[in-house]
Amino acid sequence: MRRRVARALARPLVLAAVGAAIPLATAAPSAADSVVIGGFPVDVSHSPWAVALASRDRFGGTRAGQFCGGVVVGRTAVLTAAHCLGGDVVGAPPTRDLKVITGRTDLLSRQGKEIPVRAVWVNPHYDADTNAGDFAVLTLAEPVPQSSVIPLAGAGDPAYAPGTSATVYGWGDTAGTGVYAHSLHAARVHVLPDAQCERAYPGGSEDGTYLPGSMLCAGEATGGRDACQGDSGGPLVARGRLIGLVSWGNGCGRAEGPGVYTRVSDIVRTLSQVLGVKASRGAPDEP
Ligand code: 4AZ
Repeated sequence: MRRRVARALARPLVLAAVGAAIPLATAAPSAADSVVIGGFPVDVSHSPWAVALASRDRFGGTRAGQFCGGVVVGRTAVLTAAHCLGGDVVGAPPTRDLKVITGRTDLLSRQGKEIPVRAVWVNPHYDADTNAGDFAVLTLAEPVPQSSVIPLAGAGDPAYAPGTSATVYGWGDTAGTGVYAHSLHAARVHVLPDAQCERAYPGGSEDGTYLPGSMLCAGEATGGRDACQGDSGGPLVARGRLIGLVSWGNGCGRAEGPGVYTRVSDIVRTLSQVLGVKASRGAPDEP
C-alpha cells in the first residue's frame, strides 16, 4: 500500500478505474470551479504548453480520462512526472490509450486535440523513496506548434531565487478533498528557501526527502495556494520559463507542507540527451 502523498494522486483515480465506488468529478461538480486551493480558472490559450495526460481506458471518460499534467518542451516532447507513469497508474507496459490533450481548457469540451503518445521514457534514476528524479518524457505522435513550447530555466537562472513569484497550472484537486477540476486552474505561489522544505521533509520522513539539488520548494509561507493531487507533472513557471514540475508534498495548501517540484535546471542535460536519442535514432523506447 502506498503511503506517500505523491502517489496518492493515482490512488483514487486508479481505484475508480478498476470499479471502486469513488465518484470523482461527480462528487461536487459545481464546486470544481469555485473552490480552489488558492487558484483561479485560466484559459489554455494563455498557457498553451500546459497539457493534460489522459487515458479513458484507465480512468474513465468523465473528465476525458485526465490523471496528471504535463508541459510541452519541444514540438513532439512533453515533460511530466515519473510517478505519473508508474505501472500502478498507467499499467505495465503503459496503456496504448495514453493521450496528451492540448488546447483544451475544459476537459468536458472537445476543444483542442488529443494526441496519442508514441513513446514513453521514464527517468531510470527516479527514486520512489525520496521522490528524487521525478520526471519522464513523452514523445507525441504528431507535432504541436512551436508557439506551444515553453523555454526551460537553466542553472543560475534568476527565476529560481527564493521570493520569485511563480505560477502552477493543472486540472487537479481544487479543494484537497478529491474535487477534481474540469477546467484548467492556476495558482500564484513563491519560490521558497530550500531550508523551508528541508525542515518540512528531512531525511527519512515518510512523504519523501527534500533534496535541494534536484527539487524545488514552492508555495506560500502561510499555506493556501498550492498544487494538489492530479496536478502532478504539470508546470511551475516563473519569468516566462519552466522552473519546476509538480511532484509531491504533504497534503495540499498546508503551511507546514510546502509543495515540492522537480527542479528543471537539474534535468536539462538528461532531457537534451533523451531528445538527442530521439533525433538520431527515431525515438526513445516504445511503450
Ligand atoms: C500528488 O499527490 C501531489 N501539495 C502533488 C502535489 C502536492 C501534493 C500531492 C503538493 O500528486
